[in-house]
Amino acid sequence: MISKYEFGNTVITDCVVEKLEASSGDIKFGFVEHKEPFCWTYKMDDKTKIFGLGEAVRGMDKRGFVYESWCSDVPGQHEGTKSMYGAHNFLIFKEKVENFTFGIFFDTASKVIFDLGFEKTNIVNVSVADTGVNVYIITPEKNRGKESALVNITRQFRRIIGQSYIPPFWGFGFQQSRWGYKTEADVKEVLKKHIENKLPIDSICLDIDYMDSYKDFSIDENKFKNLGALSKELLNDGVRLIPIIDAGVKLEDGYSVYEEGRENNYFCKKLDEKTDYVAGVWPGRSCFPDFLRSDVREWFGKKYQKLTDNGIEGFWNDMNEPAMFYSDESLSEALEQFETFKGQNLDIQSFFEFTKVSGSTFNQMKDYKRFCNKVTFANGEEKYIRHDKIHNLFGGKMTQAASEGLDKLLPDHRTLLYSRASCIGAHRYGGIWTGDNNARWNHLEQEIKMLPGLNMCGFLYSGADIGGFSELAGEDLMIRWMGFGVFTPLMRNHAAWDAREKELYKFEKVDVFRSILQLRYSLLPYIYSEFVKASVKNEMFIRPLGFDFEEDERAMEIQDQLMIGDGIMLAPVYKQNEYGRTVYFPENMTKVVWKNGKFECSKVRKGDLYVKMPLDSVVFFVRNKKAVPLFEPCNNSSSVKTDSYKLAGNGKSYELYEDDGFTKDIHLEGRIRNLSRR
Ligand code: MIG
Repeated sequence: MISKYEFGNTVITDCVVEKLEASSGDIKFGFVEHKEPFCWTYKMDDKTKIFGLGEAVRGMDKRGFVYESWCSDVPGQHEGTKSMYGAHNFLIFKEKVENFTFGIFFDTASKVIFDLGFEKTNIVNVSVADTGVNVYIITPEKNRGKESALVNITRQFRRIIGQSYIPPFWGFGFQQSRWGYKTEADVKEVLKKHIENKLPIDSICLDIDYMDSYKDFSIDENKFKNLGALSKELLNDGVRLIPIIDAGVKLEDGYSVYEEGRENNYFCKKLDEKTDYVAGVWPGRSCFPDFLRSDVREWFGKKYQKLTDNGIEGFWNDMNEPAMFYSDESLSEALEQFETFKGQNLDIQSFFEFTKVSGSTFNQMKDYKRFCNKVTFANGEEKYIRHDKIHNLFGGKMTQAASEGLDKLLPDHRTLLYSRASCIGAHRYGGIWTGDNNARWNHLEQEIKMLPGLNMCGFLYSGADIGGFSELAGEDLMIRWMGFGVFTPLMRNHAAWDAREKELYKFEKVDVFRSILQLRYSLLPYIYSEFVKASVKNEMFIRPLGFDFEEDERAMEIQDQLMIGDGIMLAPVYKQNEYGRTVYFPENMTKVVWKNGKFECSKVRKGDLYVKMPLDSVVFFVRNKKAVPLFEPCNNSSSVKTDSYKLAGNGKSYELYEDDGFTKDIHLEGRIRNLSRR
């Protein structure tokens, strides 16, 4: 059951697609301390668990920390990071008594602060900074059969926010990326090495270096002489390019995208509502399309044609929090402040003040308060509003612009699209990657714990930069992370320009990486099938154990094992120099050990067991009475052959969803093939 409560005059967020009547009574759980600004409190039990919140650090159980929903550019995020790139305001409070378990969604465009039992162990406090909020309370349905309350609440939530984005089949293949492929030759080299080393691959990402002076929708023809020819050539080997597009448009006379934006008033304005707001990003001084407006989205979306005309069907959207290195204003303020230190004898205090100044222009709240966006309010009014009040919608609206544009440009094809910033609602238009992480073991752990929350919030197509974006990835970390990446819908090896070169063929144990990629391709039809089913049925592709084994208190507490699709349980190794780990089995299962491109199965019993997981193997488990099909490994998604398969697990059969990998007409009926044991 879903109840909706309205507080204040909200900006239309488009997060929820289902029309629901607002209730007039008091909110069902907790109580509203203030209406404007909105503040809700709830008293938890000692045992209450909290799931959700999408892209956020720490555990699958979010209890015990303060999170802030505020799309942020947070390279090297860690346990103390309050805000990530996305703002996803959905939570489930799991109570001992099922009747008290409920989901809650705060539908608002502005910042939200979630104190989830931090100040006081048992008290939850949620406050919304501005613009009003619609609150949805979701309780489990009575007639849901065997479905757990957690799955059921999530399903209802996902129904009202609309179906999750489904990429084309090739988007599930392996992606190789690096901020540092500067020329056509660099890209060809990656492909050549993959072929030479028999390392399967589906796509290569282009980072900002392919552009002319970091200008969106431009191509540096000195470095990429003929992008169309290149993409054609790669496609002969079944490989596709995925270029990046940034949110900021370079301010430069004569650059058509900038000039069109300026002439038509498409850019975000200063508070005078007239002058274009200018801030520094990659290309230097830039303007920002006001993605909250549908006419601007339509204009920007059409621009992708520059790249689709070159045979490109996949994109990543970056810097759309929006990230800003400085604004005209904050830069001149900082420079003025620097002046004041001239000739001074800097003691410790003034030296600290001095060091603060250089960072005082980067992604600053004071800058987000210096410009505005044009929005429509729930009461029909259209007007400019200060950016900080609607900040969390910006990145997601860029994804929408791209998605709607691509839809028109390529009417018969699904395209690949993922973004850095996001809000709920954007999950209908694209996926996300989780931004600039580091080559650290605890960032692998962080991803394991983050993915279930993202799935709850509809972002099924997601994944982290494998091996870490920054810093130096060791071979062992890379192997473990790739082994985990096999099970994430977005599987991409990406790195910063100054990170260790970590293309798989640059390591010593190329054979191990080959075997891991063979597993990915062997499982690709299963991953795709389970993903599409999850999207269509409003389910999660990746779940905490407690969602499947709700009665099992142990399972409910496990935060480093995952359910992947209908049949797989995973217990990844995420610590250095550990070659096995204790795994909790909520039921008897089948253990699958994948090594050298082949697998072996054995039985494991319910309970705790130490399982060996050598570096050269990927180990996963199949649930009791389930079967998971493994196909012949192949080199890319276009050469997957689904006629010969083996089933792992003791289940009798698997129902495989199949389509041509591109169709926009998604339905399960008539597309399920029964794979039985033979
Ligand atoms: O400020 O385009 O998260 O994946 O390689 C860095 C360069 C800008 C941030 C993205 C990262 C990308 C990088 N970008």
